[in-house]
Amino acid sequence: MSDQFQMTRRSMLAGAAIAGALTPLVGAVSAQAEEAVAKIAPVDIASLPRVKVDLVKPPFVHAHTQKAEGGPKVVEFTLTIEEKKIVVDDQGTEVQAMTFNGSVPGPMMVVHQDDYVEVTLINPETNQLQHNIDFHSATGALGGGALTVVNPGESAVLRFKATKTGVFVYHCAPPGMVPWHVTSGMNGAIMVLPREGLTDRQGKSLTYDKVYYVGEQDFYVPRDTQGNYKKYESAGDAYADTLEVMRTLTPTHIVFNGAVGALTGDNALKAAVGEKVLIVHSQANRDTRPHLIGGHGDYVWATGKFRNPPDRDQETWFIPGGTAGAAFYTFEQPGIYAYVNHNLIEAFELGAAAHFTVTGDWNDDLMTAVRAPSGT
Ligand SMILES: [Cu+2]
Repeated sequence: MSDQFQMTRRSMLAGAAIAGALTPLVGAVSAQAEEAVAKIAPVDIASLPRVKVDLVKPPFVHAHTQKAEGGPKVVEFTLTIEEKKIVVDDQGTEVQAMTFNGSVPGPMMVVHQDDYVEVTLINPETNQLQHNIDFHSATGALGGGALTVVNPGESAVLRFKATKTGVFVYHCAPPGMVPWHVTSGMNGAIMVLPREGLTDRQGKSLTYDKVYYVGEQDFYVPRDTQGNYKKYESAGDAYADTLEVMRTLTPTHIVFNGAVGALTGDNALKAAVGEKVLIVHSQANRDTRPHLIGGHGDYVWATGKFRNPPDRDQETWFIPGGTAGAAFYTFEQPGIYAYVNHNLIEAFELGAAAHFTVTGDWNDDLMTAVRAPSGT
């Protein structure tokens, strides 16, 4: 692709952005925010310890301590935006995705309350579009969106204080194009742990052995006149047709971790009987209702905020669009569990399902086949 063509595409998309609902807001907030940045010298910040974290691809989560050690830190993360083609099902259906660090969802970050999150957002020259990042865990300037608008070839560094505990969505929110970027894969989650770690309603410590991050994603893939999914050369090429499908509010795919089957079969999540597992589940755009078939949510923060006591023994929990939730479960039986969005059409027909493969000994007391299925 020639430089000239790239510039044309960027200009076209920038032009479309001008019509966007958020454009005047972004402009105004940017000006205020720049002033605020200039006024506040980072004198206290300079004395804080710094930790640089290497992010890992979901469903895995980077190493972290559950209880904070020492005082607040500045925790450094780097997110590189990658516009890339991904395949979202076993039929070869393609999406020209937009991603943080190459995965859908983007990587999960973990910090503790009162830590400072310092994110370097890189938009490489090889991309075609403008991007930014809005953290639902951050306060001010459109969640950081107004301070991080980066064109291809640019980068920005945002720092915010993690004042509120919980699991929170982050997503791209460029002027005029927010839902397109979010439904093209540009979203992820951050977990802000209480400094003493998670606790139940009585304040008893809840320590997990494993944490998995499930990011649910709705895709809107255009079809041709024969009903076949269309393919495009770039996200920009797919824009007009994709917007039409988005406006029907009818996703063609609803998947966990970027594709149908991304967390099933060989890619199933692993656990053992007796293991305490925290499942963080985000949906940046649509409501969802996770359910573990054959298990429960022992402790559930459906809307993900740890200052609220967790609900006990949940069968299905509701996560509103634009929210991350967390469920804590100790597996009690071995086997393969399906973890689904319990709109079962979305799970079985559109893809919103994962598997847990759990090893260990069967407990006959909890369940037994008194008589196996047989003729009478
Ligand atoms: Cu973006």
